[in-house]
Order: sequence, then C-alpha cells, then structure tokens
Amino acid sequence: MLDLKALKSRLPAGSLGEPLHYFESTGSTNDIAIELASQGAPAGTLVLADEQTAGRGRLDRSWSTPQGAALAFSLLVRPGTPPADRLMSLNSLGALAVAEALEGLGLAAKIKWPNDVLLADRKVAGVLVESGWRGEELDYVVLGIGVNVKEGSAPPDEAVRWPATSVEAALGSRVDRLNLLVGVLESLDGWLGRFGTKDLQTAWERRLAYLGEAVELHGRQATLEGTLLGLSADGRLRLRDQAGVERIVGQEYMSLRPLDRDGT
Ligand code: BT5
Repeated sequence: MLDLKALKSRLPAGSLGEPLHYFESTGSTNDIAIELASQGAPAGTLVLADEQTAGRGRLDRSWSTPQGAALAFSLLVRPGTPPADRLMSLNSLGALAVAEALEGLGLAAKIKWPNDVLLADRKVAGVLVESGWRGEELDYVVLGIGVNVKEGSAPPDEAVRWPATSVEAALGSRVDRLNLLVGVLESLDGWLGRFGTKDLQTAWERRLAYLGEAVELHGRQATLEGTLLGLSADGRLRLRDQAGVERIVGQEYMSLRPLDRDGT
C-alpha cells in the first residue's frame, strides 16, 4: 500500500496531483479519471491505484498492475495541451517523463515510440492516452501511466508481446514508488506547456530507441519500413523509407519494432 499521508505531503508536484483520488484497488485508473472528467474535475486531477484489476493497454489489451508492486495512475490534462490534432504526442510525453524520472535513479531509459519506456530493451512502463469529445469540442484528455517498479511486477516473457522488466530488477536495489511518482509528475509538469518546442524534440530524440536503425511501423491499414531518423517537434516520427524519401508519420501507425525483432 502507498503511504497516503506521505503522498499528500508531496503533492501537488508542480501543478499536477491535486485533487488526488487514491484507491487500494480499482479496475482501471483511466476509467475513474474519465468518470471524474465527466463530472467536471479540474486539469491536474490525479487518480492513483495500488492495484488494478482491469488495467488497460491500447486496443483493449490488458495491463497488469499487481498489488503493492507498481505505479498505476491517470492524470486529467487540460484540453488544448497538446493541440487536439496532436493528442498522440501525449503518449511520448508521458514516456519521456517516466524516462527522465528513471534517469534520476541512474538508469538509462529509452522511449520506444509511441508509448513504451524500455530499460535494456525490456518494457518497464506503458502509456495510454484517452480522450472524449463533445461534438466538435475536445472534452477531456486522460494520460494513464503504468510503471513496473518492484521485482515481480513485470509479467513473464510468455505472457507479453514484448519482454518486460521492473525498475528494481534493472537497478538491483529497492525503489520508493512515491519518489518515482513525484519525479514523473515533476517532469510532466515541466513539459506539458512546451509542445512543439525544439527542446522537447531534442529531449525525445536523445532517448529514442533504435535511432538510425531499420524499423517497421504497424498501422491499422499498412506497415512501413525505413530507417528511424528521429521525431518531429510535435511528436511524430521521422523516417527514411525504402525509396529514400523522408517521411513524417503519426497516429496512422500504432507501434514500432526494429526489423530484426519480433513483437510490438
Ligand atoms: C500500454 O499499452 O503499454 C499502455 C499501458 C497503460 C497502463 C496504465 S496504468 C494506469 C492507466 N490505467 C489503465 O487501465 N491503463 C493505464 P500497449 O502498448 O497496448 O501494451 C499492452 C501490452 O503490454 C499487453 O498486450 C501485454 O503484452 C503487455 N503488458 C501488460 N502488462 C504489462 C506490464 N505490467 N509490463 C509490461 N508489459 C505489459
């Protein structure tokens, strides 16, 4: 269980984490955040759970959050941050914030575009962005983040699409979940107002997994092979395709893998 008193004394971190809704166990923190958004909860609202019984990934995949071992939280983000047509970049912004917090522990984290954080090529965290519209108007944006912290929180290889790890397994020592949460929130707070900036692009690219390598992108309609060149300032992917043409692609593609590897 997370120490609620300690948590409250450390939040908000920047402008994030107030009000706080904490659950010892819940289905999915994203579902609660969406519900709160529909009731008019303010941007910065944080939903945190010690355990999720129906944690979700993208495309209705499941996300495992065993009790007492991981971080699972969802933040309500102000509509307009990022712009409505670039919501997908919030995935990479969430991944960047986790990567920076892990660097604070001395770990070298990589971002596997668009929404994964890797430690030594294994997935330690995932991001799920969900939004709702009222007619033409963007109504809410929820940024959900799950991080495997304690040893044993990462599912076994045969249970996942891409091998997983935990922060403690990578670090070889104990990690305080609350410190890590505050680190992620502080990083997010610093970047949320800086969409489209060169600084953000540089921060992303420094941590981008498989930069300069041959990769394959998977979309609902198509796949695309090319050499990974970097990201654009708005979080789309830059790559040189097989015809030698530089392309900038976004949410038409869902996932990326290096060409010499299975999994997504
Ligand atoms: C993700 O989806 O990586 C998004 C994960 C978001 C989880 C957070 S926790 C707080 C908030 N509340 C929620 O209900 N969700 C968010 P995707 O890229 O589609 O990856 C999903 C795949 O990751 C699954 O199909 C499994 O193969 C694998 N997986 C499941 N649990 C995992 C874990 N704990 N660690 C690593 N991989 C996992």
